[in-house]
Amino acid sequence: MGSQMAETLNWNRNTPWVDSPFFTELLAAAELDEPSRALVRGFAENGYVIVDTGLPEATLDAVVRDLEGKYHPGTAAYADHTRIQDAWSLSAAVKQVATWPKILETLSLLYRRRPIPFQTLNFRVGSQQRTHSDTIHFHCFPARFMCGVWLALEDVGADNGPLRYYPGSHKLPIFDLHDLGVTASRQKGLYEHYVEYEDFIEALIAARQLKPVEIDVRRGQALFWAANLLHGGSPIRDPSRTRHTQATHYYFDGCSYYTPLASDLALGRIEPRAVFDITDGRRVEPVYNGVPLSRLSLRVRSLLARVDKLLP
Ligand SMILES: O=C(O)CCC(=O)C(=O)O
Ligand SMILES: [Fe+2]
Repeated sequence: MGSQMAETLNWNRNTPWVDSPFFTELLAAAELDEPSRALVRGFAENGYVIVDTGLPEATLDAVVRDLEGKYHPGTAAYADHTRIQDAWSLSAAVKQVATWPKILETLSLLYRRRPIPFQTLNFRVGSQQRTHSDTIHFHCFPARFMCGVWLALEDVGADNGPLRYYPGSHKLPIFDLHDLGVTASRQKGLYEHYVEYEDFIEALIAARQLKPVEIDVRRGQALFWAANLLHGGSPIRDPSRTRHTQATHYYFDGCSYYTPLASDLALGRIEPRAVFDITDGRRVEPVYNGVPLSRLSLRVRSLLARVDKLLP
């Protein structure tokens, strides 16, 4: 590799390579077999890929069985009659899906950093959730190092409320509440202005004439979607159908993590997110440009103490 190319690889280290303006050069320089190259290129262009996970039938069945009768408030961090958040703490099978090697390897290929599964959402039926980008819910510095993986535990198609997504929409700017003139950190609760965000996204889709795709996936397949890809849950056409699926969200190593619905970046009001790695249950140390934030803040504190001593 020429030194020019080596520099190019270095310049943009704080953008996932799939989102980098140097992506063409980076891909040309990468040593990958043809299927991996095609996968990465597809993800960069469309913001999603569908992958056969090879998860055993027994695991897929165990997820559904373990969570039977648990779709009601009180069973986990959050649960209602359609979804359970963080069921990985209740079910070894849910955790096995979140930490499945084929999924982790694919994420490492797409992001070139170690993936950290940090949240699971299990669905019994279609969510019918309005369209959004997950960057409004959880994001990080550097930006875009987050990825959703949506696994079909049964076949999902037009009838049972499939996931709907907008190919290429990950290339749009990342929008947060400040873009709508809302001061996030002054909200009464995270969701006070959320409907305005949803209306905004709907208007954006109409104005840009973005065309949705409804996911049609077989049991055992997973959709990987980029942090900023617009997506939501389609209407359930056949109310008698279940839609057993698991969405796992991943952060990556070497980042710091925050909650955009509670943050105003320009005011320095950043609501940090405590991230726990589902793999080992350990708290992930936030990092800024390679330096653990705990050490950085210590250094800043000692610097301020020195400055203080100089003041009259
Ligand atoms: O499964 C769905 O219908 C929506 C899931 C979703 O938006 C998410 O997991 O981020
Ligand atoms: Fe989402």
